[in-house]
Amino acid sequence: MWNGSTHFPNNLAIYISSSTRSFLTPIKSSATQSRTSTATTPPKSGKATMTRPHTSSSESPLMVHLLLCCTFLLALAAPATTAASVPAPALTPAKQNMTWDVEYILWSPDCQQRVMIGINGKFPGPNITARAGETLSITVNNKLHTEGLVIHWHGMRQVGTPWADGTASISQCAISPGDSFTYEFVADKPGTYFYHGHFGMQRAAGLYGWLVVNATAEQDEPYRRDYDGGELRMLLSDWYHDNVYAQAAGLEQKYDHFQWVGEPQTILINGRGQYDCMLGAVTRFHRGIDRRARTCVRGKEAKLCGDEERCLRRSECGPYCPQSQCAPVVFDVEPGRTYRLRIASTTSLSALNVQVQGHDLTVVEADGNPVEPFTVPDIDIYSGESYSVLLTTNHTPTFYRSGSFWISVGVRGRPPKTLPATAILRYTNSRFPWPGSPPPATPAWYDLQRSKDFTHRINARRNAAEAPPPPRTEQVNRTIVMLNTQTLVGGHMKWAVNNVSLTLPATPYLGAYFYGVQGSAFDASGEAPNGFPGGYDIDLPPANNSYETTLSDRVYELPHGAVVDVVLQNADMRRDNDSETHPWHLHGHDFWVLGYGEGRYTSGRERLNTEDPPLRNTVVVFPHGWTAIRFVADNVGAWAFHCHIEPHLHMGMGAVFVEGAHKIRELDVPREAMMCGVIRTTAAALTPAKPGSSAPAPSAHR
Ligand SMILES: [Cu+2]
Repeated sequence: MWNGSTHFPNNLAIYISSSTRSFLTPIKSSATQSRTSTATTPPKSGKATMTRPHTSSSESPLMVHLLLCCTFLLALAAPATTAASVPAPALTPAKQNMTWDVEYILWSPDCQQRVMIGINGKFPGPNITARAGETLSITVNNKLHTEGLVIHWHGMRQVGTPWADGTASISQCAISPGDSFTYEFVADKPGTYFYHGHFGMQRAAGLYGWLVVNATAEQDEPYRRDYDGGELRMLLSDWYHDNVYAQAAGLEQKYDHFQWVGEPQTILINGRGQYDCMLGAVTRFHRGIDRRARTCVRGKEAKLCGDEERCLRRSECGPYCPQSQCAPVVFDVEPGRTYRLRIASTTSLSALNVQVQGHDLTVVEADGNPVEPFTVPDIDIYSGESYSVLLTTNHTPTFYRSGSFWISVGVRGRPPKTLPATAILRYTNSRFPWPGSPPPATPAWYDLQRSKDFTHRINARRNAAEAPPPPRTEQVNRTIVMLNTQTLVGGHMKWAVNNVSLTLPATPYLGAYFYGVQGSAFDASGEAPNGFPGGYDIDLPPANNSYETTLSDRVYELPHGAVVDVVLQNADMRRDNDSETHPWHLHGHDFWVLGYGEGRYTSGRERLNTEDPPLRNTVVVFPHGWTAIRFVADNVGAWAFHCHIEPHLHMGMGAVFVEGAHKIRELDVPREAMMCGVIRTTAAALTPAKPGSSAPAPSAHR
């Protein structure tokens, strides 16, 4: 096991053959942005471009030497791609129209071909870059022939458009195979966001992509003048070789046959990784060649790797061959500048740590909200979170220092069975295209205190207009305490909140309220539990607490405008003396993070930060601890609040808030979004609940 030392032990690194090293001209893949709006300015740097490598596979020392020299010269000669600069502000808010075909694709994100869910034939999905205030209109054609589909716009608050939130069974019906649906909503505030599937486990199948919202000239993010180099983007994810249907089936079996998804095979950066291979090994070119390399290499001729099991499919091109889908990500940067690095995580399971060799990171944004800047050697990021960090390119390449640096992304909080992912930060005056030393080791996975210390440092940016203080504690209308447990229900392994595991109904909650059919759509006979029994011992597994866990689709109903506190209370899992970190994400809102604590939360006794709590849309609850948040229920609709770990949500770790229930009838809910469940079966008899209207669907959604 890796002990957290500064270098990876050799047994973790898979060496790459000498012929691979002849392909070392890196792929330029910096800061990819695409813009479809005609009213906005395109970034200076376009999409990923690929440099065609040498195709020789000679392994003689002389040839290797010559090729390395060639690579070096090529790298010097090649015009390096500067990171995309921040585009000039647009004069007027615009509307972007996009049409997406969502379909199965064969893809090799980590040099191993699998079926993925792609958009317009590619993985990850298209980059969306919007201007704050701009309307996004995205027509999604479901070309998955055998399953429904929705897409959630993570971090968009969807004020007035709750049906565009993209949560199956909550905000809409899944789009049927062959059908289309148009999401139309306002990109309401600047920040770093992304989108992803929110039905079944489709996110883990690769259905995700960037959604970045730039500030208008009037808004001007408070850290805008702190960087002059432009913008870099790292969308982080984890990837499993088992498909999501196998994963879901394993989770749904009765306990005797229950199969946990396990650790991912590969961490991906911008959709690219290298299974069972750590790129850092290639940098040790003064130490000779290891011919046991197992990484797929393709040159002029198809060349099988040492392990015959691999590289049998045409598309499984290795990380260095032309057109490779698993080529390492390279960020080209100019020396002496400060860049804004946007980082977001859409992992299925993994908590991650990001560090850039030799460079500190100054955190300025979290989930689209400005935070008081602080500087750290590395950052933790949980699924559902996003950050902007500032990075200054302050090294001078020397004979010994190449001017190329590793970016390491490693797993936190779980024993590391997945190799860290690597990308390269390359200065334009770099002497070598590859870093001259191995990648930095990310912190020890079990160092929980380090993770807490990082998380506790995040506070709202002082005196920023975008960081309003929370309502006062005296204004709180309701406090909900949510006990997080893992237990068996009817022989099935489930996660539960207050001893209730969430099951989703066939009829979307939003449609049920809109058409006034709550009673037949879900269990509307009462609310989900507001807390858990006082006698529940959070230090013991559920089995040692005599409280039964049940399945339920009940919701929390919050009056419009209510100030709500939620305390997430972690506890022992099914296994005694074990508890996990869960990142909880709230739809339709940002919330203030009032504080974190150890053990059991005691109302009125805990110290909460109401001075400068950060606004976020995702927050972690640490093992055996609690996290308190506050939000104002001023967004009419039905909103999911759930653990962002995909298999945990699948096992019931979530809740639903219905806000301003009686006002839902006043919304223009598109009819086709709700034609499933009891609404479809009784559609002929249903009239829209909106007074005086018989056609609730606005023309934009037809
Ligand atoms: Cu979880």
